[in-house]
Amino acid sequence: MAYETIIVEIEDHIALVKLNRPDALNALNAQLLTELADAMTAAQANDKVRCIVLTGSEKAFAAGADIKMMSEKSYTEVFTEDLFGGETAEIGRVRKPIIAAVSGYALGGGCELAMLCDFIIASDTAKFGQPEVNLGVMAGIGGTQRLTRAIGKAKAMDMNLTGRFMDAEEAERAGLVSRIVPAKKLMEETMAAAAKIAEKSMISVSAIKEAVNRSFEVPLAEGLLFERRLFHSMFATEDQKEGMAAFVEKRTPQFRDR
Ligand code: CO8
Repeated sequence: MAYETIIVEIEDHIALVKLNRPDALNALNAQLLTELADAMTAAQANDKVRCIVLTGSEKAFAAGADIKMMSEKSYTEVFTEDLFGGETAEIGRVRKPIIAAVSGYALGGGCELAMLCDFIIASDTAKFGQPEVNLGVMAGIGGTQRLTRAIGKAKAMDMNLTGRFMDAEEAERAGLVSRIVPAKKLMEETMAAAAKIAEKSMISVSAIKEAVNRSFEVPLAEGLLFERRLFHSMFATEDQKEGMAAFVEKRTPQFRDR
C-alpha cells in the first residue's frame, strides 16, 4: 500500500513510522488509521523488523481524532462503521514492541494512540490530554480505560472531566511516560532504546510484551501463573542456552530467535 498520511522507514531492524498530516497536527482520520494499521501489520510480518517506533512531528504527536471528519457524522454511521474499532484492534494485535516517541500535543485519540503503544518516551515539550469533553463527547479509544490503569482514577477523572493538559513532568510522575528527554534528543534516545530491544531474542521480547499486557486482563494469581509458564517455556529455546552460556563465558550473546 502506498501511504499518504504516514511515512515508514525501515533501517537497522527498526521500523520508524511517522504520522504525516502536518496541516491538521496529525489528526487521526480514517485514511491515516487505515494506513497506520496496514504499516503496523506489515512491520509485524517483516522478519527484518525487530522493534517499531511511532512518532509525529515536533509540534504534535497527534492532536486527536479528526474533528472536521467527525463533526457531521450520525450515531448510525459511527456505530455501523465501528469508528476506529477495527484499525485500533489491528494495532493492538502487533506482537513486536512499539515505542511511542511523543513531542508536543498528544490529545484525545493522539494520547490514546500513544497509550496503545508499549511505552512512551516523551520530549520535555509533550502535552497529554483527553479534551473530548470540550467537544460534547468523551474518549473512545482507551482514554477512560488505559489512562485510568496508567495513572489511576483521580488523575484520569481530572483529565477526562476537565479536559486539562498534562505536561511531560506530570505525565512521568503519574506513570504515563517511561522517560522524558530534551526535545532535540527525542528521536536519538528513542531509536537507541529501540536498538537495545532489537538486540534481544525476539522470543523473550514478544513473551514479555504478552505477559505485561496480560496483567491488565487477568487476576494476579492467573497472571503470575501465565508469567511462570512462559518463563519455563523459554528453556525450550536455543536463545536461553545462548544467553546464559554467554553470561557464564563473559561474552556478548548472539541471539537467533530460536
Ligand atoms: N481535528 C482536526 N483538525 C485539527 C485537530 C483535530 N483534532 N487539531 C488541530 N487541527 C487543525 C486545526 O483545525 C488547524 O487547521 P486549520 O489551520 O485548517 O484551521 C490546524 O490543525 C492547526 O491547529 P490550531 O490552529 O488549532 O493550532 P494551535 O497551535 O492554535 O492549537 C491545539 C493547537 C491546542 C492542539 C488545538 O489545535 C486543539 O485544541 N486541537 C483539538 C484538540 C482536541 O480536542 N482533540 C480531541 C479530538 S476528539 C478525539 O480525539 C476523540 C478520540 C476518540 C475517537 C473514538 C472513536 C471510537
